[in-house]
Amino acid sequence: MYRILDRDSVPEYLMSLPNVVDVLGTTSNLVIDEIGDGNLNFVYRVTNGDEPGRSVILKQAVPYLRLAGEDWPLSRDRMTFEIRALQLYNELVPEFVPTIFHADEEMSALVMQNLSDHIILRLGMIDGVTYPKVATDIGVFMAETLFRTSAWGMDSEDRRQLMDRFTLNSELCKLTEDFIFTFPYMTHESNYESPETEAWADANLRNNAAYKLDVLRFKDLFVAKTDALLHADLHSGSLMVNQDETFVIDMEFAYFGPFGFDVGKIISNFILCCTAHHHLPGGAEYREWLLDQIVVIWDTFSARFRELWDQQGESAMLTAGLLSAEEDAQLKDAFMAQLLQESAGFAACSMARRTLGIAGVADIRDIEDPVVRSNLEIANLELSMLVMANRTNLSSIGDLLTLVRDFYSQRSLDS
Ligand code: ADP
Ligand code: SR1
Ligand code: MG
Repeated sequence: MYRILDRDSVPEYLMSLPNVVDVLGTTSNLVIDEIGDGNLNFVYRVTNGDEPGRSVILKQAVPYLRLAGEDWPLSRDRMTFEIRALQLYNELVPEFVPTIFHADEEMSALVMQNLSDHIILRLGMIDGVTYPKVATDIGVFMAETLFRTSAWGMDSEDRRQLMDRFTLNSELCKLTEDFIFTFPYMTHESNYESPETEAWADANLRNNAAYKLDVLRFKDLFVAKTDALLHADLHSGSLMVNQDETFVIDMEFAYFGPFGFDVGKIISNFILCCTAHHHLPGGAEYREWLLDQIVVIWDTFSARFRELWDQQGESAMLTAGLLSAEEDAQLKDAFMAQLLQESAGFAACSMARRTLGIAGVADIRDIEDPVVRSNLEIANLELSMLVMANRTNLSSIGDLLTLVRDFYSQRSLDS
């Protein structure tokens, strides 16, 4: 039966799970640290005090939104979808996700590998650390998971059965519909309170009909397009990294949606961090590293996606003998070009929501000086509008980077 775990009840719960005991050992000396810094759930690191090399992570969903508190109910079903997605990712890309030791839908709990040698990418990037493999790893992760759950990479019936396992992640989809595609673009009580940024947004963004209609187009894609199983919350806080490895965590938003949502979200997080490093100490050199990673992410993603496509036999979408080699190449070129533009549009939405909405990013929100912070927030809103307005002119990732670089060079942001 479900009960909310706390530091006192975690030991008994974990010691009742044979697979977890195999990892932790049998001990009455468990050290329990609540390390959750996310918006939704509780996360404990549990270590055998006698053998500190033995540890696990326990994540539990509670029936409310942690960010807002108990007054904001949210069903625990999200953990079921996180478990399902992590199980699937362990089949598709085991090198990029934590190993599962125990998955408990009734307790809405997951016990998994402790990534003790890794840190959250967002925190590393705020500190100006470079990670040589992260961009290629992200590109490969997205290509493998997106292609191999798409109609290009799966048989029709198998895919519909897989879709069925994620269709009802409706509450978290609704959170995204509200907090990424709706509330930031209007006056709403949930929005972040930053008077200067709000005033700028009211005067320039919330009365820009073309921009708001574009955002609505992307909301429509999010709601209606079912390209593949998405992670659906793929930002730099959902990646744990070190110099050699990249792990993807926190897939509770997983659902079948448009490819470009995952791609655009992660791209936007590198841009947001780049804006922040006009104030943070990384300077021009680190900003260049961040922008270069966007190119590597896209190039790796698109190359691997096409490679998987080239190697794919029959699938829901592919039938031998239907297309000539030339038609096949034309289809793939047009498809990738469209996907780039779609990713740019989703990146634009993500930049605005992280600036105006309830769930900001520490890169900017943790800047103490309100004048500096607001200046950077407004820059991110300008970038969001610029990228959105120009997305259909982008024919390469280089075009997107030129847009962003030109913006930074014309706008004096250093402080
Ligand atoms: P939420 O769903 O509430 O956003 P997350 O899954 O993002 O929670 O986890 C919150 C934090 O817990 C992460 O930012 C990270 O610091 C830590 N964490 C989560 N999973 C692991 C793991 N497998 N190994 C180590 N730390 C983890
Ligand atoms: C209330 S929305 C909370 C946000 O946190 C998660 O990380 C998702 O990005 C979600 O939109
Ligand atoms: Mg989460």
